[in-house]
Amino acid sequence: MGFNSTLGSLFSPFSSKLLLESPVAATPPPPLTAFYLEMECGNLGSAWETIADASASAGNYVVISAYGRFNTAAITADDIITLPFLIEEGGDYRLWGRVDSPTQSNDSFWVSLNGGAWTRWNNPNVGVGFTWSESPFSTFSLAVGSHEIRVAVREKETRLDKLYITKDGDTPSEIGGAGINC
Ligand SMILES: [Ca+2]
Ligand SMILES: [Ca+2]
Repeated sequence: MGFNSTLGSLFSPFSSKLLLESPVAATPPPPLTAFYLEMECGNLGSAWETIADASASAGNYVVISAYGRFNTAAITADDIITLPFLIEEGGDYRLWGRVDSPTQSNDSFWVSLNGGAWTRWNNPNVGVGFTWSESPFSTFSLAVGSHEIRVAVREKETRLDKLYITKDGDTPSEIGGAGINC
């Protein structure tokens, strides 16, 4: 093996390919710190209906069409939507919901974080279609790993489209991005 064969291997197509691709593969994606969850892609209790609607994110919202859950003692497994999610970067998060409340008699639901107490969530925007409303939890701490939000209806015909979980301090608007749970 002499000078010519060594030169040949340095400039072969195989060597050039390795040199170009190696640095690119070394950069990991940044951790996800803000994301959407579609309500209709959660684990729906049997009382919930999924309704197709062009004004809803991913084309669907969920709703319960009967009263009966005004207090937390009345909530059954059939009334609960479970939404599991992963946190990649720990810190202080906020939770928003995209909700359509036709009247003040159809503007509330229950929410629970990681098995905590059921907390009433009133949507302040009534009769205007789907709008964003912040959860009653305000800011809360989440560690890296698995978490779970549960939602239950309180007043019938309160239409739930999606959730937004963020540590970026931003306020969601319009229809928002696609849910990562579908
Ligand atoms: Ca109400
Ligand atoms: Ca939706």
